[in-house]
Amino acid sequence: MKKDSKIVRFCVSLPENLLNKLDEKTLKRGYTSRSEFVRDMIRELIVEEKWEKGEEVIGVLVIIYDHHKHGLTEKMLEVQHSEFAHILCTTHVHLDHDSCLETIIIKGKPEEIETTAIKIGGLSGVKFAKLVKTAYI
Ligand code: NI
Repeated sequence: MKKDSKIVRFCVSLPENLLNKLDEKTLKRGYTSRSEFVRDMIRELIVEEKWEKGEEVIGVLVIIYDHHKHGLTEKMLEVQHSEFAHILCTTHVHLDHDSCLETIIIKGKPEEIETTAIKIGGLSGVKFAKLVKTAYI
């Protein structure tokens, strides 16, 4: 939300059972108010729409891979250098003797980010890969 956006109140009509569901979800997800929960749901829809429309977005790829797999690190770096999506940052954690966890933050068009994620996730030795989709909102 931009700093200069003023808060506007509006009235919403809902069937009672739907309002009960809203309150349940609001509590369950740790929100202190319905308003904050509804604001976040709208932001989530905006992010989804940006991905669908092909606008510039951000993806966070989480991977876990076999540290001992020969040549895997080189292949992962090759993908990151050769794709059109822009790699903003990577974080590496040595999970245990055999496994490494990395987060790769990627900026670009949805298709470019997904291609990069698929290429990395599909490499032999990558045991887990999940792309979290987000965007500027
Ligand atoms: Ni490591």
